[in-house]
Amino acid sequence: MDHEADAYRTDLMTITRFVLNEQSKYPESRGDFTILLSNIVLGCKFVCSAVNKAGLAKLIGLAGDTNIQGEEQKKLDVLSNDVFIKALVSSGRTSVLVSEEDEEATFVESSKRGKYCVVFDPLDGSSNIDCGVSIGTIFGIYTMEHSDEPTTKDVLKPGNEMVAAGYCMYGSSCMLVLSTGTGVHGFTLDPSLGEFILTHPDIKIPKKGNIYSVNEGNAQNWDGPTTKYVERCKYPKDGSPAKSLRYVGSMVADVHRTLLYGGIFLYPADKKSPNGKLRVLYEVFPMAFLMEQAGGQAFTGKKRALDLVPKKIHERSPIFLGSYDDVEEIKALYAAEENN
Ligand code: AFP
Repeated sequence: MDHEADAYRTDLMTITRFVLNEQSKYPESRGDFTILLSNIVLGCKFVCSAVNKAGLAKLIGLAGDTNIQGEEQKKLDVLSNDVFIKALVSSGRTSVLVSEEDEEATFVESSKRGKYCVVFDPLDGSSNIDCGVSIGTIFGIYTMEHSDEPTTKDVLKPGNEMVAAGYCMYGSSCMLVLSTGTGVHGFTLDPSLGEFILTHPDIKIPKKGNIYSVNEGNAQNWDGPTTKYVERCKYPKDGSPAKSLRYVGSMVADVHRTLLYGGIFLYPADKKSPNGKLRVLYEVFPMAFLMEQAGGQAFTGKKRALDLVPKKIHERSPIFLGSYDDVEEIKALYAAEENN
């Protein structure tokens, strides 16, 4: 009998146990982060279950539709947002929440406030909902360093000040990938237990990959360095094989594949969108944080992504992230253009 395999199967490292273990390294910790995270996990489980039965429950479609009982249907991303906002507020550990779904930040009422600020996209990749393709939730966490009234300044901080970031992918399995600043760890939801179990400890992105991921439909509007880079992916000059193109159009799915297999994900600026499409606080920063923690890089075309200082909560930025060597190559192309 394979005792080692058996021990693995019976000694389940749930995400809560994992975070509690991490917390025990900090004697001053009072468990606030564990409580916050368990509320995020609850939101992810709810969204996972809603996504899985979206067709059955008629959650697909536009908000404002009415179901057979004449009740108004909530679009899946509106529903997910409601669930996350309520879970985060009721945790009693948050003060400022920024969601992709809400134009304004949410300031938690004083009796329920805590020391964390959470920026999140409750359901990213919404154009993929109706056809059942992988979508996800992305989140980043900051701490408040004062006890004054919270403001948006508490989240308009560079990504390198985040204390944790992660995403949950609702795909062929439901996977939560988390970093609290000490590496990247992946947990897979065991639907029969209703628990996220550590399945991918200490994820490291390959130093170089053979996949590039970009919306090539925008190619006519790209700038010189991006055009040159993608050209090199297809027609390498050094005799190496051409890279494969993979693009889901859900950032979580595209970044997850990049993290596990290596390669590069690009959402560059273009003539139509000079700041790119993706949002700094809840798309670019969390994914850049995870990439760096896994040994990769994230670059905006001008600087390290995590060094950006956003001025608005829904600000956008171009982003190139992935394997260290692949990002190094695009950095060199932008540096060369700047020196011309
Ligand atoms: P939607 O939520 O509107 O589908 O946008 C998803 C997203 O923000 C991100 O998840 C993708 O990486 C990116 O947009 C895809 O954008 P394009 O459709 O322009 O390629």
